[in-house]
Amino acid sequence: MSNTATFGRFFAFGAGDINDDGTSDIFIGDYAAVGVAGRVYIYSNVAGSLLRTIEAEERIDGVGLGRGIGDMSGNGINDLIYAAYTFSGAAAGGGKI
Ligand SMILES: [Ca+2]
Repeated sequence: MSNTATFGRFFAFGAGDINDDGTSDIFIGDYAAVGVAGRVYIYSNVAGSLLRTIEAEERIDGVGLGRGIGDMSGNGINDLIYAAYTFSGAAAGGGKI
């Protein structure tokens, strides 16, 4: 688990059923983990166990804003959307999803 002050501060949402056990799981963003790279955590809503982490691509991405969005692609698997709000690949601090 993250020990930064921003773990779940603003970004804790339903993630949809990520592990296909029939219950919705929990999305927690920590936009200042690993310096300010950020990290996303997905926890089981049943066992409380960590199911998955999503790491930033760059060291100042600010990854962590996001949530489950259901099955947007229609393939039977729930999808997530998350942002790197300080990503600067296209424009300084422009962010990306
Ligand atoms: Ca689940």
